[in-house]
Amino acid sequence: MHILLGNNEYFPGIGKIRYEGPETDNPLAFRFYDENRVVAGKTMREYFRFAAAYWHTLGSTGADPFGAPTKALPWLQAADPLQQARDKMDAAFEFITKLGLPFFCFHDFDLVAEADTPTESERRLHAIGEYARAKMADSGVRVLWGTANLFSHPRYMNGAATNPDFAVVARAGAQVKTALDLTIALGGENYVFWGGREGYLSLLNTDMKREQDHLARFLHIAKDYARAQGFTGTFFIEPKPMEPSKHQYDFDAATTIGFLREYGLTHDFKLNIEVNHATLAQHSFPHELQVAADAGMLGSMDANRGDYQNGWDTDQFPNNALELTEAMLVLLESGGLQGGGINFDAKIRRNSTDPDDLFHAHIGGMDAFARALLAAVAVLEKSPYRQIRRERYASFDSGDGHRFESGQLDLNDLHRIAGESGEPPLRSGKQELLENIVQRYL
Ligand code: XLS
Ligand code: NI
Ligand code: NI
Repeated sequence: MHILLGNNEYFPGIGKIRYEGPETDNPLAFRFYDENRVVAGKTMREYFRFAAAYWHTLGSTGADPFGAPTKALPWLQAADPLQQARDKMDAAFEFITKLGLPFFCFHDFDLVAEADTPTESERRLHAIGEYARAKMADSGVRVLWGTANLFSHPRYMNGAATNPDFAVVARAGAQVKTALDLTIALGGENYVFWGGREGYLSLLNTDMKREQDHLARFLHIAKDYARAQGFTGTFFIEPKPMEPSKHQYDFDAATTIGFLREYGLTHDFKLNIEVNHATLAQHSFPHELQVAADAGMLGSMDANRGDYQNGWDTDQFPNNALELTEAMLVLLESGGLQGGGINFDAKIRRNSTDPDDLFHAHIGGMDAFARALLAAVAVLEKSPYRQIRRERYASFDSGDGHRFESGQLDLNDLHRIAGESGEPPLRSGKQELLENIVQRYL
């Protein structure tokens, strides 16, 4: 089929964004992100695998619970839904290629508006999928992950896979089947489940055990279907403690890992860790990464940052050099992301209304990660960081400590050893020294 690609320019006056180095005065250039620079054995492009988030980047109009949209996005003006979807995709690919992002991520109904009937929705998705394939072939841009929006439509107000009404569960399943088909058709490398409505508002009307059983059943059959279609990518669960539900079942990394283990899903599922979801769960971002990495389930990242003064998912662009450097330390020491990449699940502020604001936001985010990676590599290569941590545990490397680790001591042995050894001397944790080491290489 021959597909005519649109040729509107949505970001006139902005060309390809290039690396110009830390000293440049050009705000539309990278200072640290040099896609061809090899760090930790890979080019930065391959290391980060940055992705644009279709929903925020192409869809955020600045509307909030208190006010109307502030941005009349030029690609959302056509009345015909498919024309609007093609315009939006033209803008997406212009933006993505000017920025040099290798990937994008999408929900089904980010690509085209949902219709009144499932049949018409599927027809629209199929049509825009064909258009996407042509744009992807033309540009070399790929899909990092696809997903289904199982949270916006009123039918999901009581949950999607965990809805108490089977009719809604079936409807969610139909939607996931179509989203999986689309992701596979576009060569998507992974598929995400974020369960914004998979949780509850009040325990008084909720059978939590039954809902979690349903969620696991749903994930199993979705995975089985995708595998039968030849999908070899990874499924990611994206933990978040709350918002929009009061209690979300995938609260944080530890809870989600427990769930995946309980229901036999660890072979196919890993985690997509989002910065602002970590902080909503009262954890730090590096903590969540470490929990996932220690379970062998660190799959992907949604990059953004929260606001330190409030508790919402504000989805601001990442710019916290210290937070990201600590994150990169976890990533480097744990062997990196398994299958995923770094998706900018972030939106510009309601009052950022110029077309170039989207560029500044992403350039800043990419530079912040690049800078953090360079700092973390320097910490590992040039400082005693690793050695200090290793030495803290040296008492387990030999002797009784080693015997304890390998399961050769019982509680009576500990009682005897403690009796022979006297009061252990205090050993400093060297926290401030380690903080200074990280600061030094920022
Ligand atoms: C919302 C989530 C969402 C997922 C994809 O808080 O971050 O954007 O990443 O459904
Ligand atoms: Ni996210
Ligand atoms: Ni989020």
